[in-house]
Formats: sequence, C-alpha cells, structure tokens
Amino acid sequence: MFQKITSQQAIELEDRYGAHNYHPLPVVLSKGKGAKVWDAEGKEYYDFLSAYSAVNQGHCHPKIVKAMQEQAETLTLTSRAFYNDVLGVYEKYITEYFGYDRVLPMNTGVEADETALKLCRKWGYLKKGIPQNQAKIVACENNFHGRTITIISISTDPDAFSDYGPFTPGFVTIPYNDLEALERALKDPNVAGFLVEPIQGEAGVYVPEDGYLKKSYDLCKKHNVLFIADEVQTGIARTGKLLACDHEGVRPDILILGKALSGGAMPVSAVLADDEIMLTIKPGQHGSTFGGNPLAGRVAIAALEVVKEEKLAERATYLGEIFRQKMREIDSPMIELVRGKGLLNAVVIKPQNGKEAWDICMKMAENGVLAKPTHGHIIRFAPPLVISEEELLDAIERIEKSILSFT
Ligand code: IF1
Repeated sequence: MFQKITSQQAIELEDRYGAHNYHPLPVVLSKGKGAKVWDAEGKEYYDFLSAYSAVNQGHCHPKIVKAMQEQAETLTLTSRAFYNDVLGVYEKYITEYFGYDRVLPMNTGVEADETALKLCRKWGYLKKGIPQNQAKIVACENNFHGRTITIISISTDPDAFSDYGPFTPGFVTIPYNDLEALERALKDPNVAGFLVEPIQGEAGVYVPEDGYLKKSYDLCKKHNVLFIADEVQTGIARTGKLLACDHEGVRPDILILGKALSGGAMPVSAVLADDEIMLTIKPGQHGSTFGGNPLAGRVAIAALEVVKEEKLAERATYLGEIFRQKMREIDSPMIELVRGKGLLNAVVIKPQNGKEAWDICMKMAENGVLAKPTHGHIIRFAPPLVISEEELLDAIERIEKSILSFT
C-alpha cells in the first residue's frame, strides 16, 4: 500500500528532493472527483485551475477511469515498431471527430507543438518550395507553447528563455492581435507557417478582437502559409466550442491538441492535418516511444466521448456567462477587469493596501477555492466543465468573500 503522509510532510519532501522549478500554493491535494479536490487532511476545495485545463471532464471521470483500467490490464505499450489494435480505432475516431484526414499522436503538449513545427517546415520545403534551411515560422509575442529549447526560442518571456541559449533559429515574433504586423511578416516568401493560440492562456487569458483568427487565416491563405492553431489549452470545449477557432469558423491547417484530450488521466497529445501536409513526413522521420500507445488511445476516445455526451461545450458557454457576470458585479476596487470566453476566464487584480493576486489566491484556498495567479496581477479561473451551476454559484460566493475580505 502506498504510504499516506500529511500535507506538511509532502511539502517538506518536495522541497528537499525535488527540483525547485515551481512555486506552488501550499495546498497538498490527495483526491479529486468532478470539480472538487481534497487535501491530505480531507479539506474540500473547488478546483478552478483544472490542471491548466487538462481536467475539463472533471477529476477521475468514471468513464475515463474505466477505459484506462480495462486497457491497463490488457496492453499498455507496444511502441510503433508493431501495430496495436487500439491505435487505428482511435485515429479513425479522432480524425472524424475533428474533421481531418490524419492524426499524428504524441504525448505532451509541447511535443505536439514541436511536431507541428516540424510538419510545417517539411511542407514548406517539399510543397511550397522554400530553399533548404530558409523556412520561417511566425509566432506571437507573449506566447506559451511549452518548454523545450525550440519552443522557448520563440518565447518573449525572460523567465522562459534566459540562460537557455543558444536558441533555434527560423522564427519571427510579431505582436498578438495585430493583423498589420502579420501581413508584413507574411510577405516574406520563406514563411511556411503562422503559429497562434486562439486565446493566449499564459499571457493571462488574453482574448483577441473578434475576427482576428478569421482574418489571420485569410492572410495565411493569401500568402500560401499554414495556419497552425495551438489549441492545447483552448481546445476540447474549454471556451464554449469544441475548438476556440470554431468561434470564427476557422479550420486550422494544422491543429495541436493536448491536455484535456485525456481528461487529465495521462499525457496524450495530437497533431491533426490533411493528407497534403501530414503525408510529407515519411516512415522514420518523426516519432516517439509512447506516442500512439493503446492506453492513450482508449483514454482519449473515452475523454472525447464525455465531451459530447455531457455537452461540455454548451455548459462552458452557459456557465461562463454566469461567471463573468457575477464577477463583474463584485463591488471591489481590487477587480480591475474580468475577461475570457466560456470557462476560460481571468480577473485582473489591482493591488490594494499591499495585497495582491497571490494574497487573494491564499484567501480563496482558505475559503475552499483553488486558483493560481499569473504575472503577479492576474488570476485565472478555469473550473472543470462538469461543474454544476449550484457548485459554480457556491464557489463564486467564496471568491467574492475572499476578495471583499481585503477591502
Ligand atoms: C507548466 C501556463 C497554462 C499551453 C499551450 C502548449 C503547452 C501549454 C497553449 C505545453 C502548456 C501549461 C504548462 C504548465 C503551465 C501551463 C500554462 F501557465 F503556462 F500558461 F496552461 F496556462 N501550448 N501550458 O498552455 O503543454 O507540454 O505542458 O503538456 O507548468 O509549464 P505541455
């Protein structure tokens, strides 16, 4: 039996034996169910982070757990040196679900992003005719696509890139939500792709102007450039549509998914594209030991089924409206701005009497709601999409009480 420890012991162990690459809130979670989690002493919380939107379907969803258990007892990993009898079924399911010819399965979000960049470059050389080693990919300032060396080569956040150079060349960054900058960048004939988050998550749930995605997409088409959407965080019902790009009727040339593709049960990511793009990568030219494993396939099918069966996109739209409206009604000088789409929301905090977003998050935790500040002054609110209206209203009351305690 795995040994039970106290919160204090857990914190001490992580502090002593783990790398210090995180600064968590001092809460030690030990159990989760739906929209709720419990700490090692049994205190109950609403989870308003949802593992950065990986648990859209709620913690330990019974259908996902069941698929996982069944497959774990049958076959977990074969590598891609052999076929397995789940992968093809999963590939058919996910490509039909999102409407693409093919999928390339990976594990983490950043791997899927890297895969998309490699795919884009291949297409650039083989189909667009860009001279060897000249391909460029345009990305946006304040992006977050993960933490590998290539991905942080695109980052404009010093915390993400400092002292990790030399960096991967071949990227151009332009301001987000700036069509003129995009048009200028796309004039370079060596540009193969435009990589974009439909809503910038890490930047603080920064929602671009209506029409930005559609107009960006049209500019890409005009210049024969691939529109690559990183929907690792925004995808899979989080913003009120299956994909955030669906809000503007945009179908990305390359679609990147991760996080909630497994409902948070394990790392499962995917890159989707049509034949003209996907078939430029030939056997031996890309892969991963775990990508496409049967356990992941079963889990992902179950996770995607839950999204449809429980109408999670519709729930996100409905509950998101309630959340933003109620938050805007809170009468506190600390609330500067409430923004977001569906159940991906953020509140921009104006510090008062030396109290800032971190203090509010600590107070909320005391009152049973977990969320995390980003950039010092923004709090992201993204509960599992299975949260009930009653639970949401209860959580909002706790959030309000926490904020008002400082004024
Ligand atoms: C951490 C933020 C969220 C992502 C997008 C790819 C990835 C992510 C749009 C990489 C990952 C995470 C990772 C997490 C913090 C986090 C995050 F705070 F940085 F901004 F979600 F909001 N594309 N996002 O948001 O996916 O390789 O991690 O599976 O601790 O780094 P991954």
